[in-house]
Amino acid sequence: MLISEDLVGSLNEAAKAAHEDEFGALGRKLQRQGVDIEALVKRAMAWSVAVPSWGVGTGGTRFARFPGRGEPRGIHDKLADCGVIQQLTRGTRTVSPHIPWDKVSDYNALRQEAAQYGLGFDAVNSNTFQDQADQGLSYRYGSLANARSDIRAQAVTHNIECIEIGKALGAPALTVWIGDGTNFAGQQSLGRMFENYLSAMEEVYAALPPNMAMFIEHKMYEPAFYSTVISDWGSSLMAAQHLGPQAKCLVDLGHHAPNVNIEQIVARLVHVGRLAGFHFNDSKYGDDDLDAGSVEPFRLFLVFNELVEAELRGAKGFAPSYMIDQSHNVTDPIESLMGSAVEIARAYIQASLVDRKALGEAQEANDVMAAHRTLKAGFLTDVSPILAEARMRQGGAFDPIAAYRASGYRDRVAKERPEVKGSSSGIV
Ligand code: RM4
Ligand code: MN
Ligand code: MN
Repeated sequence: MLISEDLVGSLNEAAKAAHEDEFGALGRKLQRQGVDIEALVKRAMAWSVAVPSWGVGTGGTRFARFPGRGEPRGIHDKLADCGVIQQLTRGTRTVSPHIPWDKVSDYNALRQEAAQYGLGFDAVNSNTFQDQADQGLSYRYGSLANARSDIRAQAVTHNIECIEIGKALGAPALTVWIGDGTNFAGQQSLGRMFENYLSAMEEVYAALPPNMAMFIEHKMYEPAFYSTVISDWGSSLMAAQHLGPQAKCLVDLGHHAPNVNIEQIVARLVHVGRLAGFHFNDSKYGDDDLDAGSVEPFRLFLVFNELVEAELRGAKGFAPSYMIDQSHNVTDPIESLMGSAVEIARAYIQASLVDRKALGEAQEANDVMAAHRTLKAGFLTDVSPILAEARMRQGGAFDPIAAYRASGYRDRVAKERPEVKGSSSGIV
């Protein structure tokens, strides 16, 4: 264990009396509404969201990156940091790796290393939005959608390598996000770029084993600022339907225009059986990559309202993957990721306690206010005691961030991991 179990135990013990009081009060409140708190604790215990390997390093903007203390030196340190997050929250059982950032020579050994921390692997992310030192051709003008067939072929090869890595790690999916697009009107044919992308993706798709999915991630803009090839869920769905049933559409919450109704996009993708899953984060303007639930917790709740509704009615093909995708520029990434994991679980449990029968009846009767109040009641319920109970029953911390601070983990790793000096730009 990376954090002393005695420490976690004694902190939990100190919080016990107040927690039991609050848990009991919430249980009685929910009972009056006909909701069994025990069932919600079980749901919270079964919940898990994947941590992005790149999220445990300090992020930055295109202007600057200000490294923190004890920055992970590579995938081995990143796994340890993810292990801390899982140990204290017990709701982040998988890691989503990014290739080539997390490349190693022995993936079986990496799988075992992760398992020692109680971690498995989620979707493998390919990267053709940067050039690597040892790379033959540049992605400056795009990758899978590039006008040049030799560059497209190089990007296809990289994605097929990611599939192989995914097989070795036991990952359920390959996530493909490309930065391809244009910065000038007329730079490329918008139609031809999409066609190039589709034919390159056909080759990647053909390399998928039957038990591996392909997640297509759309993003409105950045790094291309005039047009982006897979800019929205429409392009993503067209691509998925073109490729075949293993291709699905991944929704990164920050990849839409401000004020877009993301929960409705979720409902549409559920309807068509193509919802791959999520990259959770929060935003005010664009791909801000702020911590989930830190700016618009109600929007997060509304997304989960769609998910829980789909789950409970047994929507066909509904099995989304849940991942975090954030950039922690001014906080300790471990604290941010633990906080986000808790906020995401909170939205899930709040959505789970909505009285679906009453909501359906109000909707049937066109009773607008009753429907809204029924939905909002879920959001207005403080489910913190349920989340804390679920964590503690599994050996996690009553307050993960407080336990992490008390453990001195960051000081400890800062002694082993060399200081990163100066500030450079870039996303990670
Ligand atoms: C992108 C996108 C991808 C992530 C990269 C690092 O904006 O969200 O999911 O792989 O950032
Ligand atoms: Mn993303
Ligand atoms: Mn993003």
